[in-house]
Amino acid sequence: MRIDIVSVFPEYFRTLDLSLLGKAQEHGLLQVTAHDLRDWTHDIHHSVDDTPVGGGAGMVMKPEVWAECLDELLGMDEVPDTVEDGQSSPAVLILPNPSAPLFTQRDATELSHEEHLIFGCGRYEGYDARLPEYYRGRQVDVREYSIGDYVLNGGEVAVCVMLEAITRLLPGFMGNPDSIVEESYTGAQSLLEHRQYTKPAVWRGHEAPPVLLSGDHAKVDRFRRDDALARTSEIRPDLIEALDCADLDKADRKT
Ligand code: 6GU
Repeated sequence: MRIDIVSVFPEYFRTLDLSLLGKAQEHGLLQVTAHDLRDWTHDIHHSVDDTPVGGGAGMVMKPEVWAECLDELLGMDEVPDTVEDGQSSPAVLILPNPSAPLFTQRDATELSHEEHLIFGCGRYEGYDARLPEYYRGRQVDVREYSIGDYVLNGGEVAVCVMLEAITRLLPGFMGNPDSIVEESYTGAQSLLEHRQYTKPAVWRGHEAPPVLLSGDHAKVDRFRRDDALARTSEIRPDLIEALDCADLDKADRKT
């Protein structure tokens, strides 16, 4: 998988060379390049933003600079004369935006199957709204996502979050692929994961649930499933509501 990130703070992404992501790059599983948006400016001040049309606080990122950069990364020419010029790019363009739909595990799974992702990090009051509209008009698969209901200073942290969620799903990325299957939000049933315990069985007077030491795998599975259901209904009732009844087994209904 090829990943290009565009930002006015490309240094932000040095952390991607650490840990599992760094290893995956060394092993050639993915290739991450962070670009400086200012490399596509032509003025002496390397300006990337301007005041909002219609007035108001803050600055908006200029579409011209972004488009020169994205045209190049997408391998497209500037302004086609005809709509169907056959130049659509196979890359997916991802634009973090606090006013967009939430990024979910489903999106991460879907994007983990792509060959080439381009992330564009907005700063200030974000990018000019014509930018995503323009690339959609040129048949580019453009996705805008928020990572949660809170405000960040820019898209950089959001991109790190999405990248980690996507790349860990690449085949060969995780040492133990089973750890992906059992996690929260994965599979047909989006439940929070059951609680985990390690040894000792009793720690500072607090016992791990004895059933987990029973050696009875069916009982352990049942206990964990019930724990997942109970915790989800307490912490995230919205996930329980969204569950398909067909995904529940008979014993589930008793909890
Ligand atoms: Cl994608 N960007 C910014 N600036 N803030 C956010 C966000 C994104 N998602 C949640 N808050």
